[in-house]
Amino acid sequence: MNVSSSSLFDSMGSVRKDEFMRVYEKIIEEELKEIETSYKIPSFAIEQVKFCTSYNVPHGKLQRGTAVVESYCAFANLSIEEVPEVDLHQACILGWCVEWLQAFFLVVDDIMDSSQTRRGQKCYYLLPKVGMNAINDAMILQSFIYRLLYRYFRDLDFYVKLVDIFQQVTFVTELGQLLDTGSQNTTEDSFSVFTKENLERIYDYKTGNYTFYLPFALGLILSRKDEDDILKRVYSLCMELGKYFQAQDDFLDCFGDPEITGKIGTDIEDNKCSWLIVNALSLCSTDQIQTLKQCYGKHDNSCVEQVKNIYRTVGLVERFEEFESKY
Ligand code: GPP
Ligand code: MG
Ligand code: MG
Ligand code: MG
Repeated sequence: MNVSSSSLFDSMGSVRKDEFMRVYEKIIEEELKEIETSYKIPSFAIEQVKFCTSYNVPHGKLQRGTAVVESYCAFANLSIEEVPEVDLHQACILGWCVEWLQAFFLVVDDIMDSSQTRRGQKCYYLLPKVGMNAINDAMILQSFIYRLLYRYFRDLDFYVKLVDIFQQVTFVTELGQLLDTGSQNTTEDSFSVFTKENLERIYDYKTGNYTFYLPFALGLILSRKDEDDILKRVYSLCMELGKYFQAQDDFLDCFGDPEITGKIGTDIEDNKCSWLIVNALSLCSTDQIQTLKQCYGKHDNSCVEQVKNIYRTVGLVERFEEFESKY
């Protein structure tokens, strides 16, 4: 497939979403054909794979996927016109592998967080025809990553590096998810885990690695600039970006407009170690902390409202704005 730099990038050097989508359409068409010819499965199964993919993979901001292409061009130190088409195509495919990873995580995350909506539509597991089949479908989404890497990169010298980084980043994110859900079972002293140190570790593991480090590391591998010291420097910058990004996600979970974020927040009900609860604890009076302990982690609208009221009263919105502008 031809991916020309003149059509892939806009005048600001950002990847055009519609052109990036064209690569997706091609990948999925070829992949479904391949599955159909290699495995003797009935048509409903192919339809399910197709539906699961189209429901979960392409509807996001595509920020992680397009970051692979943009970072590859930046690291290769080539002007957009100089980038060979074949490399651009490879960068787009790796970008889509990151989007597939994200789709896999989100399907599972929404089950674990008991979420209702994602990207402005019903969470996948809540569709009547899906239910808990979402678990197997999520695993199929994950398998796509390695099928695509094999199909497009197996003969290249950096193939093992690609497989390795996807596996490593997946594992770290799973550890992050484990830490994130660790506070979910409300206990007497679950507030003791709501510390800045725990929060930042969760952010590094569950967000910074796959959201920032993975796309940039892929850009480095593809441009053959992936020396250890460079990867290390990129890693620490990416953890900073991750902290900013996830703090914003936590803030929007409570104060964002679902019409814009495309999802209804669940962090208070889920007893999450979030930016808001950690910062609230340093601002609240003993009485307010007592109320938070009674209300946080409850699936009860009036409890959720009481938590939000305390957040507003102690000036958390302003504190977040200050944090955001400083960062
Ligand atoms: C986002 O946390 C974290 C992930 C999507 C990683 C999930 C990892 C797994 C191994 C399943 P979040 O729950 O705050 O995201 P959102 O607010 O989008 O639901
Ligand atoms: Mg979630
Ligand atoms: Mg979650
Ligand atoms: Mg969130």
